[in-house]
Amino acid sequence: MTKSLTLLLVGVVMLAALLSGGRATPSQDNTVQPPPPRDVTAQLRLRELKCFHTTEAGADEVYILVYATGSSAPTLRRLPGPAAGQPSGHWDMNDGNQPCDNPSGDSHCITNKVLFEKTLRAGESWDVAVLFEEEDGGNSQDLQTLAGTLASRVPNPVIAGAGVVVATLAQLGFNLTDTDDYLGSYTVHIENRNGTLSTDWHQGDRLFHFLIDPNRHEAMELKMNGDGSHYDAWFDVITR
Ligand SMILES: [Ca+2]
Ligand SMILES: [Ca+2]
Ligand SMILES: [Ca+2]
Repeated sequence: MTKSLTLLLVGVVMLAALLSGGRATPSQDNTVQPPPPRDVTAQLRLRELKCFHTTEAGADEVYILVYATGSSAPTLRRLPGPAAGQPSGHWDMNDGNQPCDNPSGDSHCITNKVLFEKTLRAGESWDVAVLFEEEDGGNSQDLQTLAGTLASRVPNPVIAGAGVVVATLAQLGFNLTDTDDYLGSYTVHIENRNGTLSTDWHQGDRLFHFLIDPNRHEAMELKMNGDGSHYDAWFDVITR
C-alpha cells in the first residue's frame, strides 16, 4: 500500500514535470526576440559611363581611382587593372558612334563595373571617394603603399571631400590634375543600419549635374566636365 502510493506520487510528479516542460517550450518560442544584427555585403557599382566629349583628339584613356576608409585597412584601387605587360590600365573611350564595352577598339560607353565591395557588420560604415581620370603623362606610384599614407592625412574622404583627396594625392606624388586630366569626382558613405544598407552621396569636383534618384536613394547619376570633357555616369549601391 505504501509502496504503491509512493509509485503513484512519483508518477504524478513526473507527469507534472513533463506537462510543465511541454507548456514552457511554446511560451519561450512565443517571446519576441530582436533579430541578431545582420552582416550585409555592399557593392558600389558603376552602372554605365558614357563619353559625349573627350579631353583630346582621338580616344581618352579613362581610369577610375577608388579610395576607401572604414573599420579595416584603407584601400586605393585603380580600375581597370593593368593588362598583361602594361604598367597601368585604362578604357579607350570616344565620343562617336562606337559600341559599349568594345573589346577591340574605342568604346562610347562602359558598363557594370564593381567599384567597391565590402561585408559590413551592423553599425559598420565605409567612406569612399571615386575619382575619374584620363591618362596623359601617367603616374607610376604604388597605390597600396600610398593608401596608408593617404589615410593618415585624410582619414575620412566623405568629410574631407573629394578635392582634399586629390590635393593630398598630388602632395604624395600622384598628380591627378597635371600629368593626367581630371574628369570629375564624388564621395559616398555606406552604412549597415541594423541589417539594412544606407547610402549618402556627396558631390565632388567638376560636375555640372548631380541627382540622387528620388525613388531609389541608393542610385545616383552625374555629369562631368573636367578638362574640357563631357561624361555622364550612373551608379548604385546594392546588397549582394
Ligand atoms: Ca587628355
Ligand atoms: Ca588619347
Ligand atoms: Ca590621354
